[in-house]
Amino acid sequence: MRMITRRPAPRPYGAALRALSRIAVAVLALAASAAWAQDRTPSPPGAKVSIVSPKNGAKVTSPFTVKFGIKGMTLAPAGQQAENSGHHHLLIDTDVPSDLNSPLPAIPDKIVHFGKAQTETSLTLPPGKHTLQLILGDYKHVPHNPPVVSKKITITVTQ
Ligand SMILES: [Cu+2]
Repeated sequence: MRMITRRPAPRPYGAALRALSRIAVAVLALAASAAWAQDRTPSPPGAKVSIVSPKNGAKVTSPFTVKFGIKGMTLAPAGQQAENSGHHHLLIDTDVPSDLNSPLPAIPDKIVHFGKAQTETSLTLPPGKHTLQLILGDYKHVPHNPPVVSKKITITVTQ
């Protein structure tokens, strides 16, 4: 009598498991990024910040005053968590950072924090064209979700 030997069945699950684990990794990465985004402080609908002065296209001489406007939210110093609040950050000759999930960096003459809830500042810039833009950050300097960003204005410093 002959034993029928069976070849070990190929493991049909191997490939499927590998695919599943790849999917699981992708899902986990997505969940992590979603949780990260949800960590951002929400901004209420209609919240706005604006550069009240100088006006877009203005010619100014240094030093000049930049006045910040805010609507639909309130100002709070950095470190103080309060609903629908934040503090201004002035972007000088630079764009809104692409990474809005991290605290805004402090870069001298580029990204300036107003963590005492200031509503204006005095600027001295070299003669020529410059852009100014405001972005609100929460108590941890992280932009809100959705971000509260002003229009970018261009001014000319004549001297
Ligand atoms: Cu800040």
